Amino acid sequence: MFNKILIANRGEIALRVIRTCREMGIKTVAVYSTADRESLHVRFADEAVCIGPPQSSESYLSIPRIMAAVEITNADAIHPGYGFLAENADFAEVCSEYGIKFIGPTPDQIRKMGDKITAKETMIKAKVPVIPGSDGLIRDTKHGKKIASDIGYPVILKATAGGGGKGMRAVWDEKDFETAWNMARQEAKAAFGNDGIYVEKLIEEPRHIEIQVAGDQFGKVIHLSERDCSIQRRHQKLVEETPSPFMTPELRDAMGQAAILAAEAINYEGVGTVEFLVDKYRNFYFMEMNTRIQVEHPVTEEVTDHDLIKEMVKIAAGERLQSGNLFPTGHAIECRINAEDVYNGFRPSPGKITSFHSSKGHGVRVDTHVYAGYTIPPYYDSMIAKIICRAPTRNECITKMERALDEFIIEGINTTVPFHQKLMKDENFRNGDFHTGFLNNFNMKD
Ligand code: MV4
Repeated sequence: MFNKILIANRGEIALRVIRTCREMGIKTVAVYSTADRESLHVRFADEAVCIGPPQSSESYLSIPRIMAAVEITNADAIHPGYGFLAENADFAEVCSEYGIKFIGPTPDQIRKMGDKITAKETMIKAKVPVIPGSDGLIRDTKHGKKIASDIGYPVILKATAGGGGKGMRAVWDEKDFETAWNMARQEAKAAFGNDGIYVEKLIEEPRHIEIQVAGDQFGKVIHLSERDCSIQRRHQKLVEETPSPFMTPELRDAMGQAAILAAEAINYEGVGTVEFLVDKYRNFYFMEMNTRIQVEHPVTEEVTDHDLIKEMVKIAAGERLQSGNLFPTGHAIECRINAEDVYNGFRPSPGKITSFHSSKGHGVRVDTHVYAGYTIPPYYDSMIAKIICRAPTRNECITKMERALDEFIIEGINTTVPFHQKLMKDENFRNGDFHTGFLNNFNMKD
């Protein structure tokens, strides 16, 4: 087992990793920028190394600076958290060159899943359902129209260099194809410097349902059931829950097996997430595979009673997975608390927290790095806390979340708490009747 783990991250996820390392008797090293001198992960770690100025490129994204901190402290493993270098194959490679264990998948596995086309080809070979579409880029209008009519309208044009929802354009009828394709190419050229466009069947009103997986170094892969992440604003997740209100036992088994096939296809090591689009007929299609721990991992931890950070560390240390597939007991919901002004376009609202009272009580978990007197720096993403509630049923979980949100007091900045309070009262949300477009007509003004 490792003697000392350096956490190459900040904020709540750095604290999350430090907590599990302490429980495992592993020493911890925090790295921080000058903007994070007063951040909690610095105080909770056994050692802390300042690696640079506030801008990420000179600190949390700087491989040389992070490796210098490894050398100074003699750490024998690195946990990358999420974001920053968590899915950077070059970083994983540098770690192995230094003889330091990167707590995550191999560089090759990161690369394979990082490239959309390679990932899709890998899934087709593994017989994981993928969205029907062109295998490769559209060559010209005639080629594109042929594919679109084979697939059947409506279709969606996607920029191969795009991602996170950028560079997508729906086409409802053949007469609109040529114009749409030319517009999509121009936009892709302008936005990504690459006008490669491919076409897929448009999945209407899809749900975003992802499956947590874990694979050890001996080829064993398990799934830990799903998370429904359909409540998103501009491709930013705001609420995640498990079980999905749309799930059935048959669908869970089918998606779980598909996710295991996806991980086995690349002999996956570590914890990962296979994302699917699910249509209203409960057909599911591979979207992408994330080779990192995700922000929303706590909802899975709460219903399976498994510490996913501990699993990552044990797998990296060469231990065998002990359990079979894991299924939810009860219900868990996570609300992301961001420093954003939900009455003004969710714009960032950094600044000093003048008072802070965290929700507590039975079935309430709050993962946060902030405290009264802490100043939220403007340099990093706006998430400051996650409220996770767990209860026997979804209705009880929603009621508990409403109580936890009312109890969550934070002053000096604006946050997304009012948004979540309104969402928990929304009839469609309470009925589980939502898909990824739900927030398109949900506004804070009325
Ligand atoms: C789609 C789709 C419908 N049909 N592909 C958005 C970003 C990227 N993850 C893929 N996305 C979508 N791809 C087809 N063929 C709808 C979306 C989509 C979406 C997907 C997941 C979560 C939120 C979303 C919000 C808008 C659109």
